[in-house]
Amino acid sequence: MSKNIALITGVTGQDGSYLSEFLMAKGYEVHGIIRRSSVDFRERIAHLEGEPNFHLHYADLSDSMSLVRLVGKVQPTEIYNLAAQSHVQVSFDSPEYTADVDAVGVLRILEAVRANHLEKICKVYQASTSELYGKVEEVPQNENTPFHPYSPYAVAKLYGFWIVKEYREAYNMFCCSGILFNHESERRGETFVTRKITLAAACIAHGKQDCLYLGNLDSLRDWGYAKDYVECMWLILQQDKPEDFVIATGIQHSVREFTILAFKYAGITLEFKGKGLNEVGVCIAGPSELIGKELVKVSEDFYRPTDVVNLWGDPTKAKEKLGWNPMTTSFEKLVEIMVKHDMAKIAADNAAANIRKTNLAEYLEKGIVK
Ligand code: NAP
Ligand code: F7E
Repeated sequence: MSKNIALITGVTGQDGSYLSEFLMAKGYEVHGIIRRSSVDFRERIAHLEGEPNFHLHYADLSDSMSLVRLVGKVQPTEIYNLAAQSHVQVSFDSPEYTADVDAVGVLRILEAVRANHLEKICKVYQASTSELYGKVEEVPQNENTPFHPYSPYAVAKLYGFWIVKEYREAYNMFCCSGILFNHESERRGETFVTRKITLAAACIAHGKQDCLYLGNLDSLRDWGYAKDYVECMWLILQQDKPEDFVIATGIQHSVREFTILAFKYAGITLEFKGKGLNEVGVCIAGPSELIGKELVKVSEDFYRPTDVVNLWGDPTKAKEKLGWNPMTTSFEKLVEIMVKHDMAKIAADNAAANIRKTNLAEYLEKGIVK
Protein backbone atom coordinates (compact mmCIF):
# COMPACT_ATOMS: atom_id res chain seq x y z
CA MET A 1 0.00 0.00 0.00
CA SER A 2 1.33 3.47 -0.85
CA LYS A 3 2.14 5.80 2.02
CA ASN A 4 -0.13 8.68 3.03
CA ILE A 5 1.86 11.89 2.75
CA ALA A 6 0.32 15.12 4.06
CA LEU A 7 1.57 18.62 3.37
CA ILE A 8 0.23 21.17 5.87
CA THR A 9 0.49 24.90 5.29
CA GLY A 10 -0.01 26.84 8.55
CA VAL A 11 1.58 24.01 10.54
CA THR A 12 2.77 26.38 13.29
CA GLY A 13 -0.79 27.63 13.93
CA GLN A 14 -3.45 26.37 16.31
CA ASP A 15 -5.09 24.00 13.80
CA GLY A 16 -1.86 22.97 12.08
CA SER A 17 -0.39 21.71 15.33
CA TYR A 18 -3.45 19.61 16.24
CA LEU A 19 -3.80 18.31 12.69
CA SER A 20 -0.13 17.24 12.65
CA GLU A 21 -0.64 15.22 15.84
CA PHE A 22 -3.87 13.70 14.46
CA LEU A 23 -2.32 12.65 11.13
CA MET A 24 0.87 11.32 12.68
CA ALA A 25 -1.21 9.14 15.01
CA LYS A 26 -2.82 7.75 11.83
CA GLY A 27 0.59 6.82 10.42
CA TYR A 28 0.92 9.71 7.92
CA GLU A 29 4.23 11.20 6.93
CA VAL A 30 3.63 14.87 7.74
CA HIS A 31 5.38 17.79 6.04
CA GLY A 32 4.79 21.35 7.23
CA ILE A 33 5.52 24.76 5.75
CA ILE A 34 7.26 27.28 7.98
CA ARG A 35 8.33 30.87 7.41
CA ARG A 36 11.59 32.47 8.39
CA SER A 37 11.19 34.66 11.46
CA SER A 38 13.68 36.52 13.64
CA VAL A 39 12.07 34.98 16.73
CA ASP A 40 10.97 31.40 17.32
CA PHE A 41 7.22 30.98 16.70
CA ARG A 42 7.29 27.17 16.71
CA GLU A 43 6.20 26.48 20.28
CA ARG A 44 2.98 24.71 19.24
CA ILE A 45 4.93 22.09 17.26
CA ALA A 46 8.18 21.99 19.24
CA HIS A 47 7.20 18.61 20.72
CA LEU A 48 6.92 17.11 17.21
CA GLU A 49 10.26 18.27 15.87
CA GLY A 50 12.72 15.39 15.60
CA GLU A 51 9.95 12.79 15.08
CA PRO A 52 10.94 10.62 12.08
CA ASN A 53 7.60 11.21 10.31
CA PHE A 54 7.55 15.00 10.81
CA HIS A 55 9.41 17.32 8.44
CA LEU A 56 9.50 21.11 8.15
CA HIS A 57 10.29 23.14 5.01
CA TYR A 58 10.66 26.84 4.35
CA ALA A 59 8.08 28.23 1.90
CA ASP A 60 5.52 31.02 1.82
CA LEU A 61 1.98 31.28 0.47
CA SER A 62 2.96 34.54 -1.21
CA ASP A 63 5.82 32.83 -3.11
CA SER A 64 4.50 30.57 -5.85
CA MET A 65 7.91 29.16 -6.86
CA SER A 66 8.56 27.98 -3.31
CA LEU A 67 5.21 26.15 -3.35
CA VAL A 68 5.70 24.57 -6.79
CA ARG A 69 9.16 23.33 -5.77
CA LEU A 70 8.00 21.99 -2.42
CA VAL A 71 4.92 20.17 -3.76
CA GLY A 72 7.18 18.57 -6.39
CA LYS A 73 9.69 17.49 -3.74
CA VAL A 74 7.20 16.16 -1.16
CA GLN A 75 4.73 14.55 -3.65
CA PRO A 76 1.86 14.81 -1.14
CA THR A 77 -1.26 12.66 -1.32
CA GLU A 78 -3.17 15.27 0.73
CA ILE A 79 -2.61 19.02 1.15
CA TYR A 80 -4.24 20.88 4.04
CA ASN A 81 -4.11 24.57 3.22
CA LEU A 82 -4.46 26.15 6.68
CA ALA A 83 -2.02 29.06 6.22
CA ALA A 84 -3.65 32.47 6.35
CA GLN A 85 -3.56 35.94 7.81
CA SER A 86 -6.33 34.70 10.07
CA HIS A 87 -7.21 37.75 12.19
CA VAL A 88 -10.36 39.56 11.02
CA GLN A 89 -9.54 42.89 12.72
CA VAL A 90 -5.97 42.85 11.31
CA SER A 91 -7.42 42.39 7.80
CA PHE A 92 -8.81 45.95 8.00
CA ASP A 93 -5.25 47.23 8.63
CA SER A 94 -3.50 44.94 6.09
CA PRO A 95 -6.15 44.25 3.44
CA GLU A 96 -3.78 43.81 0.48
CA TYR A 97 -1.53 41.34 2.29
CA THR A 98 -4.60 39.46 3.52
CA ALA A 99 -5.89 39.19 -0.06
CA ASP A 100 -2.50 38.00 -1.33
CA VAL A 101 -2.22 35.17 1.20
CA ASP A 102 -5.85 34.24 1.91
CA ALA A 103 -7.15 34.55 -1.68
CA VAL A 104 -4.32 34.26 -4.22
CA GLY A 105 -2.43 31.91 -1.87
CA VAL A 106 -5.17 29.30 -2.40
CA LEU A 107 -4.80 29.63 -6.17
CA ARG A 108 -1.02 29.18 -5.83
CA ILE A 109 -1.52 25.91 -3.94
CA LEU A 110 -3.94 24.56 -6.57
CA GLU A 111 -1.59 25.59 -9.38
CA ALA A 112 1.38 23.98 -7.60
CA VAL A 113 -0.56 20.68 -7.69
CA ARG A 114 -1.30 21.11 -11.40
CA ALA A 115 2.23 22.19 -12.27
CA ASN A 116 3.50 18.93 -10.76
CA HIS A 117 0.79 16.85 -12.55
CA LEU A 118 -0.58 15.61 -9.22
CA GLU A 119 -4.27 16.34 -9.89
CA LYS A 120 -5.21 12.65 -9.82
CA ILE A 121 -3.04 11.82 -6.80
CA CYS A 122 -3.27 14.76 -4.41
CA LYS A 123 -6.44 15.86 -2.58
CA VAL A 124 -6.67 19.43 -1.28
CA TYR A 125 -8.45 20.69 1.84
CA GLN A 126 -9.07 24.44 2.02
CA ALA A 127 -9.59 26.11 5.41
CA SER A 128 -12.71 28.12 4.71
CA THR A 129 -14.70 30.00 7.31
CA SER A 130 -18.08 30.96 8.73
CA GLU A 131 -16.98 34.56 8.11
CA LEU A 132 -18.25 33.99 4.52
CA TYR A 133 -21.80 34.33 5.94
CA GLY A 134 -20.78 37.69 7.47
CA LYS A 135 -23.80 39.99 7.59
CA VAL A 136 -25.91 36.90 7.89
CA GLU A 137 -28.90 36.33 5.65
CA GLU A 138 -30.36 33.48 7.75
CA VAL A 139 -29.82 31.71 11.10
CA PRO A 140 -28.56 29.09 11.61
CA GLN A 141 -26.23 28.92 8.60
CA ASN A 142 -25.76 25.77 6.49
CA GLU A 143 -24.11 24.83 3.17
CA ASN A 144 -26.96 26.51 1.23
CA THR A 145 -27.02 29.83 3.12
CA PRO A 146 -26.04 32.75 0.83
CA PHE A 147 -22.67 34.35 1.54
CA HIS A 148 -22.33 38.00 2.54
CA PRO A 149 -18.67 38.58 3.53
CA TYR A 150 -18.23 41.54 5.86
CA SER A 151 -14.45 42.15 6.21
CA PRO A 152 -11.37 42.12 3.94
CA TYR A 153 -10.55 38.73 5.50
CA ALA A 154 -13.93 37.28 4.56
CA VAL A 155 -13.81 38.69 1.03
CA ALA A 156 -10.38 37.09 0.51
CA LYS A 157 -11.59 33.76 1.91
CA LEU A 158 -14.60 33.91 -0.42
CA TYR A 159 -12.23 33.95 -3.40
CA GLY A 160 -10.48 30.92 -1.88
CA PHE A 161 -13.82 29.10 -1.58
CA TRP A 162 -14.83 29.79 -5.19
CA ILE A 163 -11.44 29.00 -6.75
CA VAL A 164 -11.48 25.61 -5.00
CA LYS A 165 -14.96 24.94 -6.42
CA GLU A 166 -13.82 26.11 -9.86
CA TYR A 167 -10.77 23.80 -9.94
CA ARG A 168 -12.97 20.92 -8.76
CA GLU A 169 -15.30 21.46 -11.72
CA ALA A 170 -12.80 22.60 -14.35
CA TYR A 171 -10.02 20.08 -13.71
CA ASN A 172 -11.87 17.32 -11.86
CA MET A 173 -9.59 17.82 -8.83
CA PHE A 174 -10.47 16.41 -5.41
CA CYS A 175 -10.46 19.75 -3.60
CA CYS A 176 -12.93 20.81 -0.89
CA SER A 177 -13.61 23.57 1.59
CA GLY A 178 -14.45 23.05 5.24
CA ILE A 179 -16.62 26.01 6.28
CA LEU A 180 -15.49 25.99 9.89
CA PHE A 181 -17.13 28.07 12.58
CA ASN A 182 -14.95 29.50 15.37
CA HIS A 183 -12.88 26.86 17.11
CA GLU A 184 -10.73 27.60 20.09
CA SER A 185 -8.30 25.86 22.43
CA GLU A 186 -5.50 26.38 24.91
CA ARG A 187 -3.30 26.89 21.80
CA ARG A 188 -5.48 29.70 20.38
CA GLY A 189 -3.64 32.91 19.44
CA GLU A 190 -3.69 35.38 22.33
CA THR A 191 -5.44 38.21 20.44
CA PHE A 192 -8.57 36.23 19.53
CA VAL A 193 -11.34 37.09 21.96
CA THR A 194 -11.64 33.72 23.77
CA ARG A 195 -7.95 33.36 24.58
CA LYS A 196 -7.67 37.06 25.42
CA ILE A 197 -10.43 36.50 27.99
CA THR A 198 -9.10 33.25 29.50
CA LEU A 199 -5.58 34.69 29.83
CA ALA A 200 -6.90 37.89 31.40
CA ALA A 201 -9.12 35.96 33.85
CA ALA A 202 -6.04 33.97 34.93
CA CYS A 203 -3.85 37.09 35.20
CA ILE A 204 -6.49 38.97 37.21
CA ALA A 205 -7.01 35.97 39.54
CA HIS A 206 -3.23 35.88 40.14
CA GLY A 207 -3.03 39.64 40.77
CA LYS A 208 -1.03 40.25 37.55
CA GLN A 209 -3.61 42.42 35.70
CA ASP A 210 -6.21 44.96 36.87
CA CYS A 211 -8.74 45.06 34.07
CA LEU A 212 -9.70 43.42 30.76
CA TYR A 213 -10.75 45.71 27.87
CA LEU A 214 -13.06 44.20 25.24
CA GLY A 215 -15.05 45.39 22.21
CA ASN A 216 -18.52 44.19 21.24
CA LEU A 217 -19.84 42.05 24.13
CA ASP A 218 -23.10 41.25 22.30
CA SER A 219 -21.38 39.47 19.42
CA LEU A 220 -22.63 35.87 19.06
CA ARG A 221 -20.44 32.93 18.05
CA ASP A 222 -20.73 29.17 17.65
CA TRP A 223 -17.55 28.12 19.50
CA GLY A 224 -16.14 24.57 19.27
CA TYR A 225 -12.90 22.85 20.34
CA ALA A 226 -10.12 22.92 17.72
CA LYS A 227 -8.92 19.43 18.62
CA ASP A 228 -12.34 18.04 17.62
CA TYR A 229 -12.47 20.07 14.39
CA VAL A 230 -9.21 18.82 12.81
CA GLU A 231 -10.75 15.34 12.60
CA CYS A 232 -13.35 16.80 10.19
CA MET A 233 -10.66 18.22 7.91
CA TRP A 234 -9.35 14.68 7.48
CA LEU A 235 -12.83 13.12 7.17
CA ILE A 236 -13.73 15.60 4.39
CA LEU A 237 -10.80 14.29 2.31
CA GLN A 238 -11.72 10.63 2.96
CA GLN A 239 -15.15 10.89 1.25
CA ASP A 240 -15.82 9.22 -2.10
CA LYS A 241 -16.52 12.54 -3.81
CA PRO A 242 -15.26 16.04 -3.05
CA GLU A 243 -17.82 18.24 -1.26
CA ASP A 244 -17.90 21.27 1.03
CA PHE A 245 -19.07 20.96 4.65
CA VAL A 246 -20.16 23.28 7.47
CA ILE A 247 -18.42 22.33 10.72
CA ALA A 248 -20.00 23.81 13.87
CA THR A 249 -21.51 22.81 17.21
CA GLY A 250 -25.02 24.21 16.51
CA ILE A 251 -24.94 26.19 19.78
CA GLN A 252 -24.46 29.94 20.11
CA HIS A 253 -23.13 32.14 22.96
CA SER A 254 -22.24 35.81 23.33
CA VAL A 255 -18.81 37.27 24.16
CA ARG A 256 -20.38 38.40 27.47
CA GLU A 257 -21.46 34.82 28.31
CA PHE A 258 -17.98 33.51 27.49
CA THR A 259 -16.45 36.15 29.78
CA ILE A 260 -18.76 35.36 32.73
CA LEU A 261 -18.01 31.64 32.47
CA ALA A 262 -14.23 32.08 32.06
CA PHE A 263 -14.05 34.31 35.15
CA LYS A 264 -16.19 31.78 37.06
CA TYR A 265 -13.61 29.05 36.33
CA ALA A 266 -10.93 31.46 37.59
CA GLY A 267 -12.87 31.81 40.89
CA ILE A 268 -14.41 35.24 40.17
CA THR A 269 -18.16 35.96 39.85
CA LEU A 270 -18.89 38.84 37.48
CA GLU A 271 -22.04 40.91 37.09
CA PHE A 272 -22.44 43.16 34.04
CA LYS A 273 -23.96 46.64 34.46
CA GLY A 274 -24.54 49.56 32.10
CA LYS A 275 -24.81 49.69 28.31
CA GLY A 276 -22.59 50.08 25.22
CA LEU A 277 -19.26 51.77 25.90
CA ASN A 278 -20.29 52.28 29.55
CA GLU A 279 -20.89 48.59 30.28
CA VAL A 280 -18.65 47.12 32.99
CA GLY A 281 -18.15 43.68 34.54
CA VAL A 282 -18.02 44.02 38.34
CA CYS A 283 -16.68 41.36 40.72
CA ILE A 284 -19.48 40.38 43.12
CA ALA A 285 -17.87 37.27 44.62
CA GLY A 286 -14.35 35.81 44.73
CA PRO A 287 -11.06 36.97 46.29
CA SER A 288 -11.86 39.71 48.86
CA GLU A 289 -9.42 42.21 47.29
CA LEU A 290 -11.38 42.07 44.00
CA ILE A 291 -14.95 42.46 45.34
CA GLY A 292 -16.64 45.58 43.96
CA LYS A 293 -13.89 46.20 41.38
CA GLU A 294 -14.66 46.80 37.70
CA LEU A 295 -12.64 43.99 36.10
CA VAL A 296 -14.05 44.21 32.56
CA LYS A 297 -14.54 47.43 30.56
CA VAL A 298 -15.49 48.19 26.98
CA SER A 299 -13.07 49.99 24.67
CA GLU A 300 -13.85 51.40 21.23
CA ASP A 301 -10.36 50.25 20.15
CA PHE A 302 -11.70 46.71 19.76
CA TYR A 303 -14.73 47.64 17.65
CA ARG A 304 -14.45 46.78 13.94
CA PRO A 305 -15.53 48.96 10.98
CA THR A 306 -18.01 46.16 10.15
CA ASP A 307 -18.56 43.35 12.64
CA VAL A 308 -20.08 39.92 12.15
CA VAL A 309 -22.42 39.50 15.10
CA ASN A 310 -24.64 36.46 14.61
CA LEU A 311 -22.79 33.28 13.63
CA TRP A 312 -24.60 30.03 14.34
CA GLY A 313 -23.81 26.88 12.34
CA ASP A 314 -25.98 23.95 11.35
CA PRO A 315 -23.74 20.83 11.32
CA THR A 316 -26.46 18.42 10.07
CA LYS A 317 -24.60 17.50 6.85
CA ALA A 318 -21.33 16.80 8.73
CA LYS A 319 -23.19 14.65 11.26
CA GLU A 320 -24.97 12.64 8.58
CA LYS A 321 -22.26 12.26 5.92
CA LEU A 322 -19.04 12.37 7.97
CA GLY A 323 -20.51 10.65 11.03
CA TRP A 324 -18.99 13.45 13.11
CA ASN A 325 -20.18 14.27 16.63
CA PRO A 326 -20.15 18.07 17.15
CA MET A 327 -20.82 17.68 20.88
CA THR A 328 -17.62 15.81 21.81
CA THR A 329 -16.45 18.83 23.83
CA SER A 330 -19.20 21.08 25.23
CA PHE A 331 -18.94 24.88 25.41
CA GLU A 332 -18.59 24.67 29.21
CA LYS A 333 -15.80 22.07 28.95
CA LEU A 334 -13.98 24.15 26.30
CA VAL A 335 -13.95 27.25 28.52
CA GLU A 336 -12.86 25.14 31.50
CA ILE A 337 -9.95 23.57 29.54
CA MET A 338 -8.75 27.01 28.40
CA VAL A 339 -9.00 28.67 31.83
CA LYS A 340 -7.35 25.73 33.64
CA HIS A 341 -4.48 25.86 31.14
CA ASP A 342 -4.01 29.62 31.53
CA MET A 343 -4.27 29.52 35.36
CA ALA A 344 -1.45 26.92 35.35
CA LYS A 345 0.57 28.94 32.82
CA ILE A 346 0.39 32.17 34.85
CA ALA A 347 1.20 30.28 38.09
CA ALA A 348 4.25 28.72 36.35
CA ASP A 349 5.34 32.13 34.95
CA ASN A 350 5.08 33.59 38.49
CA ALA A 351 7.11 30.74 39.95
CA ALA A 352 9.79 31.13 37.26
CA ALA A 353 9.93 34.91 37.88
CA ASN A 354 10.33 34.27 41.62
CA ILE A 355 13.22 31.86 40.98
CA ARG A 356 14.86 34.46 38.72
CA LYS A 357 14.42 37.10 41.46
CA THR A 358 15.93 34.78 44.11
CA ASN A 359 18.86 33.89 41.84
CA LEU A 360 19.49 37.56 41.08
CA ALA A 361 19.39 38.46 44.80
CA GLU A 362 21.86 35.62 45.50
CA TYR A 363 24.18 36.69 42.67
CA LEU A 364 24.06 40.32 43.80
CA GLU A 365 24.91 39.26 47.36
CA LYS A 366 27.84 37.17 46.13
CA GLY A 367 28.99 40.04 43.93
CA ILE A 368 28.69 37.92 40.74
CA VAL A 369 26.31 40.45 39.10
CA LYS A 370 26.72 44.19 39.49
P1 NAP B 1 -3.49 30.65 13.13
O1 NAP B 1 -3.26 30.02 14.47
O2 NAP B 1 -3.50 32.12 13.01
O3 NAP B 1 -2.36 30.05 12.15
C1 NAP B 1 -2.16 30.60 10.87
C2 NAP B 1 -0.99 29.86 10.22
O4 NAP B 1 -0.78 30.40 8.91
C3 NAP B 1 0.35 30.02 10.97
O5 NAP B 1 1.03 28.79 10.91
C4 NAP B 1 1.07 31.06 10.13
O6 NAP B 1 2.48 30.96 10.20
C5 NAP B 1 0.62 30.65 8.74
N1 NAP B 1 0.82 31.70 7.74
C6 NAP B 1 0.34 32.96 7.75
N2 NAP B 1 0.74 33.63 6.65
C7 NAP B 1 1.50 32.75 5.93
C8 NAP B 1 2.19 32.83 4.69
N3 NAP B 1 2.23 33.96 3.97
N4 NAP B 1 2.86 31.74 4.24
C9 NAP B 1 2.86 30.59 4.96
N5 NAP B 1 2.23 30.46 6.15
C10 NAP B 1 1.55 31.52 6.61
O7 NAP B 1 -4.85 30.11 12.49
P2 NAP B 1 -5.78 28.87 12.92
O8 NAP B 1 -6.74 29.33 13.94
O9 NAP B 1 -4.94 27.69 13.15
O10 NAP B 1 -6.63 28.69 11.58
C11 NAP B 1 -6.19 27.84 10.52
C12 NAP B 1 -6.91 28.23 9.24
O11 NAP B 1 -8.31 28.08 9.42
C13 NAP B 1 -6.71 29.65 8.77
O12 NAP B 1 -6.71 29.64 7.37
C14 NAP B 1 -7.95 30.39 9.27
O13 NAP B 1 -8.22 31.50 8.46
C15 NAP B 1 -8.98 29.31 9.12
N6 NAP B 1 -10.11 29.34 10.05
C16 NAP B 1 -9.90 29.39 11.40
C17 NAP B 1 -10.99 29.34 12.26
C18 NAP B 1 -10.80 29.37 13.77
O14 NAP B 1 -11.80 29.61 14.47
N7 NAP B 1 -9.63 29.07 14.27
C19 NAP B 1 -12.29 29.24 11.75
C20 NAP B 1 -12.46 29.16 10.36
C21 NAP B 1 -11.36 29.20 9.52
P3 NAP B 1 3.35 31.82 11.29
O15 NAP B 1 3.32 31.01 12.56
O16 NAP B 1 4.69 31.88 10.63
O17 NAP B 1 2.68 33.15 11.42
O1 F7E C 1 -13.71 37.78 17.45
C1 F7E C 1 -15.68 40.30 19.25
C2 F7E C 1 -15.32 40.58 17.81
O2 F7E C 1 -11.28 37.86 16.88
C3 F7E C 1 -14.93 37.20 17.80
C4 F7E C 1 -10.82 33.72 13.30
O3 F7E C 1 -10.30 32.47 13.68
O4 F7E C 1 -13.08 33.00 13.64
C5 F7E C 1 -12.12 33.97 14.03
O5 F7E C 1 -12.58 35.28 13.69
C6 F7E C 1 -15.95 38.29 18.12
C7 F7E C 1 -16.01 39.43 17.10
O6 F7E C 1 -12.72 35.94 16.07
C8 F7E C 1 -13.01 41.65 21.30
O7 F7E C 1 -15.80 41.87 17.41
C9 F7E C 1 -15.18 41.67 21.29
O8 F7E C 1 -17.35 39.78 16.84
O9 F7E C 1 -12.11 36.05 18.42
P1 F7E C 1 -12.36 36.91 17.26
P2 F7E C 1 -13.48 36.15 14.69
O10 F7E C 1 -13.42 37.54 14.21
O11 F7E C 1 -14.82 35.52 14.82
C10 F7E C 1 -13.41 32.97 12.25
C11 F7E C 1 -14.40 31.87 12.00
C12 F7E C 1 -12.21 32.90 11.37
O12 F7E C 1 -12.27 32.38 10.26
C13 F7E C 1 -11.03 33.74 11.77
O13 F7E C 1 -9.84 33.22 11.16
O14 F7E C 1 -15.57 38.89 19.37
N1 F7E C 1 -14.78 40.93 20.23
N2 F7E C 1 -14.11 42.13 21.95
C14 F7E C 1 -13.45 40.88 20.21
N3 F7E C 1 -12.59 40.27 19.38
C15 F7E C 1 -11.25 40.39 19.64
N4 F7E C 1 -10.36 39.73 18.85
N5 F7E C 1 -10.78 41.14 20.69
C16 F7E C 1 -11.63 41.80 21.54
O15 F7E C 1 -11.20 42.47 22.48
